[in-house]
Amino acid sequence: MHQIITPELRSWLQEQAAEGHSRQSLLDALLKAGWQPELAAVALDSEWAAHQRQQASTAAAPAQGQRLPDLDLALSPRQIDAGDRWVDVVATLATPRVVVLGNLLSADECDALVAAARPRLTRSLTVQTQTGGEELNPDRTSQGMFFSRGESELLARIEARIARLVNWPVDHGEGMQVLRYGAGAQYKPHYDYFDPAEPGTPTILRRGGQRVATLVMYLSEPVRGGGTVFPDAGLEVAPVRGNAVFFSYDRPHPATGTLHGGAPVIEGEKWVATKWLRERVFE
Ligand code: PD2
Ligand code: ZN
Repeated sequence: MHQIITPELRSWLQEQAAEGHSRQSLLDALLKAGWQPELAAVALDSEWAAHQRQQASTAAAPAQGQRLPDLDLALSPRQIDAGDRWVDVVATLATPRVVVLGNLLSADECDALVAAARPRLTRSLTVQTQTGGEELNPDRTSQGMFFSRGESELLARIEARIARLVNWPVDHGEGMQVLRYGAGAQYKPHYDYFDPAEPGTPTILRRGGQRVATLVMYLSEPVRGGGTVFPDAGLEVAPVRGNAVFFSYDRPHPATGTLHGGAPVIEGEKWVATKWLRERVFE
């Protein structure tokens, strides 16, 4: 049995990874070839890390001149005109690009979104990048639903406000998602972009391209817990009703530093609305 990473095996693993085969499918191939599971995992992980570094420096590098959603913060304004409302700038972080916003939504708008979403909630699904379908994700213990873009006057009004705020067209946005977290519920740290190494990703990208930014809006305040955490930045954003956190990512790679999660709700209930922005028109 050959359990040593030969140069041939190393280049085979790197080729397979570059072609977009998943870590799991490569692991299966090694096991089928007679590798012991522990050694196969170690061999794969070292090659996988090399592949990730390679992607960060070349293939996944941002296209020159790529534009991203962003706010007009050059003159350090306290507030930004979002068309029908002045939105407060609470805090900004340059790398990763994170902006905490106050007063993006009125209390009435938060309540109206919750009321419209509540009867449509189901246990949260996430896009399954293996196949491009949707699946129940144990890392996500919230309940959720999606509105269609512009499905009501309320949605259209908020979407237009967001578009003006982050300088990104309404038609580049996905329909808004609403999540409800009860006590104990959380959303474990993840990236919002679609992993290029997953086989289902090309299918997902046909509709609008990659996600390039996220806006998480807080519709209710849990008593304790439920912050939005960015572990690599050491940042936690408190879930304050009407406030929001915006962040952008110029390539689908961990090097963006945009790992983030919803910390467990300790007491009370947390509702958020998430708006994901794509590179292109999302039909
Ligand atoms: O609810 C949150 O704080 C949260 C955290 C991480 C929401 C999302 N991600 C998301 O909707 O992608
Ligand atoms: Zn997220």
